[in-house]
Amino acid sequence: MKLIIFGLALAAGTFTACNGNSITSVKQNDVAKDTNLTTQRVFVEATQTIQTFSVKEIIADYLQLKNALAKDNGKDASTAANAIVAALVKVDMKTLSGAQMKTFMDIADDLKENAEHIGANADKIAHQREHFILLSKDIADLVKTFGNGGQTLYKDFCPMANNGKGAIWISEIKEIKNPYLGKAMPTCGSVKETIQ
Ligand SMILES: [Cu+2]
Repeated sequence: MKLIIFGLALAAGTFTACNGNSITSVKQNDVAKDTNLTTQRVFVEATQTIQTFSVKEIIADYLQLKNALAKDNGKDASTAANAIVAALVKVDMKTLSGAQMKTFMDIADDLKENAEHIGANADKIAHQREHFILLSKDIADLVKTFGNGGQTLYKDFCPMANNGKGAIWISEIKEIKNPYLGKAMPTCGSVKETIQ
């Protein structure tokens, strides 16, 4: 699957259709600052203010979080989770199509909340892992809609996590390195799905 970036290309192609509001707001701000701005310049500045949404960036942060938990490193897990929050906050909804926006909005709040809890609990790895159960489901859903960011991913399952109810995680490697049990049982679990 190809790297999916929504942003400048989409904005340029469907500028009037999807981004009417952003033109208006930027234009008003700029007019307030400088009444001599040309339409051309307003257009350029409007496109520059649109943040791109990169599923690849969120996957990369997630994989860092997953690898930190596999190493029992709550501090690094916290840092990576905070990066997910930062990546989510800057996404401009106007750069997403209707169907993408719906999926994103269904997932984003939950994803952000779980990432915030992991970020805030660097010294409580058991608590981080509880939130990682839900966060991993959100990432799996995100990948289903937005693709794998151009890299092969694996959906792994550990039957012992989540108090024996089992839990999934997403990995970039075929080898099992369990983020729920860490060094205690690093190879517990199996690959359930390959996401090409
Ligand atoms: Cu919490």
